[in-house]
Amino acid sequence: MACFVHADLDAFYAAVETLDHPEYHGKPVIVGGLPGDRRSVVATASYEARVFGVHSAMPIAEAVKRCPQGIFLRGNMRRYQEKSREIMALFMDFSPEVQQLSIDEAFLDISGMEGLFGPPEEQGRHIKRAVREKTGLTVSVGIASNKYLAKIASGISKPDGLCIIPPGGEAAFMTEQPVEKIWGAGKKTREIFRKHGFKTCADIAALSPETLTSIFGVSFGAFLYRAVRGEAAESFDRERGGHSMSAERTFEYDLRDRFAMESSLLEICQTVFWRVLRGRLESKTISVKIRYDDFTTVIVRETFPAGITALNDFYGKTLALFYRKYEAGRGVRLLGAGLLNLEPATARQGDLFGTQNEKERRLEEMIVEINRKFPGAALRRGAVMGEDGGRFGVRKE
Ligand code: DCP
Ligand code: MG
Repeated sequence: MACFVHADLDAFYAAVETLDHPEYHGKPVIVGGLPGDRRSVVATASYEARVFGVHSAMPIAEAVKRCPQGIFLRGNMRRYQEKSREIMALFMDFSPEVQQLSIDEAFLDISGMEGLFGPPEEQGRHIKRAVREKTGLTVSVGIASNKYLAKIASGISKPDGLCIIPPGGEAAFMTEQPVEKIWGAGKKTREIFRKHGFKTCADIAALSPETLTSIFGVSFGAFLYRAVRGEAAESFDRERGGHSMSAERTFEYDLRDRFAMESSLLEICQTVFWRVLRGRLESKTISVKIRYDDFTTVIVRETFPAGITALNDFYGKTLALFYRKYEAGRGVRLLGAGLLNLEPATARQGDLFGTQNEKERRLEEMIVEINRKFPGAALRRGAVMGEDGGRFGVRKE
């Protein structure tokens, strides 16, 4: 019988800060920036701060308004990464297969481990105790017969939660959840839920596959069909926060040079775009992330009227978004870019309507296809940085 644990640390960055500064205990701790950091956003807030309505991704200025007495911190990624490594190493004591999802969460495959560690509930308690005793932090644990449901379960009774879904109880558990619990449904999808008056997963489970497809499209409709029944649906949503693909790079030295930043963004865009092409997907929304040398992080995103169907277009828009936010002269520690709200790619139009972007997209599809068939070919599009902000040529490396 398959059995998966999803473990997610509670208010991770804030919890590490409280561990290192016991005087913060029981206080509203907000990590992401200091009051007055105009462009910073909240990375996370302690549960004490969440009571005031402070949450991740909220501008720091708004957090100051809601919780003026909060302890505001810029954060220390090195320290969080150190704790993250400790935690992941600990997880490996409980499962031969640990899949890290983000800095503070992982799936542990515990199928067939009952003989070693006892029934799932006992294993969950073991994991929670070990994390508390060895790292001083609390973790919420969800256990279910598939990863998707285990992920939902870990969020049910946060903080310090433990939620086990017995085999056979998947659909009963999931259908009583509000639609907000569907992992992989972003802002836009929630808007559609609201429009149709779908409040619980049961409301969606009542729809036929045809109705789901007509409302949400083939791919997302099929995903929802499984998700609301508590069936394995994670393959749809490999990335954090919805149906998106992104990549980021942390640099050994803080970047200050324009060219270095632009080349890095190009490389990131290529990585993301080829994954999107391979998945036959398409998006209108770009997100760009900049983390400065003091760990403050800004994220900028924009939705464009038309789908981004060419790497050149993706890169050009990413650069423009980057320069809109980048504060010249500051050292950059990390850069990231992504395409959000991915949808299945629309059918290609014929040459009659073949715009430059369409041609480029076909060329890129060809490159992806060649690379798939001949992994050694390592065909890449090279950047020719020019006055127009970077055009592309194809080069073989
Ligand atoms: N994080 C971030 N920006 C976000 C979301 C999260 O920088 N928009 C960082 C800070 C978090 C860490 O990632 O501490 C883990 O993210 P989680 O979503 O697991 O959030 P928390 O662990 O903080 O809270 P909880 O899991 O208890 O909801
Ligand atoms: Mg967490």
